[in-house]
Amino acid sequence: MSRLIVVSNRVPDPTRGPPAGGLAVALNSALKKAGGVWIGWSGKSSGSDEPGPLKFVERGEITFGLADLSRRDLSEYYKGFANSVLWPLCHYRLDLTEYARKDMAGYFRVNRFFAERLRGLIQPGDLVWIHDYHLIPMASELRRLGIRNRIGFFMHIPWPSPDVFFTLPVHEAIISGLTAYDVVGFQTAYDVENFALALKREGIGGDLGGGWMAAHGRRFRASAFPIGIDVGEFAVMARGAVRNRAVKRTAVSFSGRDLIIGVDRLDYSKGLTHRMDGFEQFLVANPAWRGRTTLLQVSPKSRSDVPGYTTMQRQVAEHAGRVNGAMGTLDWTPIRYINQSVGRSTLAGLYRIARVGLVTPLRDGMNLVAKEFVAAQNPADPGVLVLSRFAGAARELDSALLVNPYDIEAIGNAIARALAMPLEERIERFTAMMTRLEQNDISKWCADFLAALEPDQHDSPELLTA
Ligand code: ADQ
Repeated sequence: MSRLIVVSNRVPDPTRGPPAGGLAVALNSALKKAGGVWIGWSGKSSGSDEPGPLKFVERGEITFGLADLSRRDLSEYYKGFANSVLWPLCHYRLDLTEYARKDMAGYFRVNRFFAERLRGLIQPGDLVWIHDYHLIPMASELRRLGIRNRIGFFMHIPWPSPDVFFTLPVHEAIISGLTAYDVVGFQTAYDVENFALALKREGIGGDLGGGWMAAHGRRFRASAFPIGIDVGEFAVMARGAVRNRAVKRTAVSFSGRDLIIGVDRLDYSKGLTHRMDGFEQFLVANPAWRGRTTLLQVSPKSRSDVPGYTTMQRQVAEHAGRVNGAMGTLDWTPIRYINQSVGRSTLAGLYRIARVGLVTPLRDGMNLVAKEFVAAQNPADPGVLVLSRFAGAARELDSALLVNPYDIEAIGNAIARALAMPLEERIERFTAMMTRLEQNDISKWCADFLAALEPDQHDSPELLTA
């Protein structure tokens, strides 16, 4: 088995025990099996104009290398190009992109910084796996430094349609960055199609079929690898979590009312104001449900230092306040809105006691909350998932109630249908979704990607001779 080198923007702090959360756990276990190195940003600022050195921590078979970034890096690479250009662009929010040439330069500088530090750590035969939109140019930087190893990339967020992508003034550099990999993984076939179409319209390549693409005279693999969760572990955790004190207290506090749950990082892509409007619409159209159901929206703040996020955070809070002011009574608050992160076990228990999971992002690469909600249900009496058709998860979870998240009335109608759904239909939908989740869990995702990345004498990328 080849040794594995992982590079991601954030790396779980190895001094704080084993990582929590699906992706970190999966990568950790792949690294443990193969042995290897995990490099990335520590999440801290060096406090100066220069990034800090890579600090190494050995944990069994894994060497973690974390670097503090400089204030300038954080402003240009992280807050700037990654989160004020690529994130909004890939989520179709052109109105929020703030393009500045210095941020683009900072983005390439930080990629070069990590590539230069990584070069000396890579041994012949190592597989290199780069994660997400922060690090698209890593392969071309590593190639420039003479690295010939197999390098793969996984895009966790959507790849937008070419018309949207081409609004990025430096789109050639970004797309060329991706074509330097041996394997490029996307969440869904839609993302792969959008990418292939961009290569074609740009006149630099296209889809060869069978999971192969060509660009700049070289061929590489590009396919969908839909990310999953640890289904078995989550289901067991949810079963046990109904005894969790926080979950019990929450259940008691709802005094027998049906619980509708929303769990999302506080991000504009998650469609929270539309969701709250949809819930209000449901209460207006179904007055008999007033006082009998509550929406619990759990949304920890994220990226509060990125422009655009504070305004959005205020708008979501105002929406919750407005609905509660208009519809609430002395003994009933329609929306309970909290900005806290909750532990995994509590989260699993809350999903399980909820009648409806409301997952309505305006755009999402995959959305793991949808998958966690399903995995947490009681198979004998499952809740209903209402899912945005613009989440990558909708491609697999097509037995959910799929909604257009921009259509407020559709959200309201789906809530009404979910709350009234007979047990038989709930079980049928749950069973279909659970089967899909079990077939494609997080270990399969990891194994499939690494199998594609392993060198294969028949498939090795080569210069196109024709
Ligand atoms: P995110 O945008 O962060 O991920 P998501 O896939 O939903 O979105 O993952 C969020 C994770 O955070 C879930 O595991 C969830 O349980 C957890 N979480 C959210 N709110 C929480 C809370 N209040 N308390 C505790 N935990 C909470 C990006 C892409 C997604 C893609 C993932 C993985 O934007 O589309 O699915 O990467 O590839």
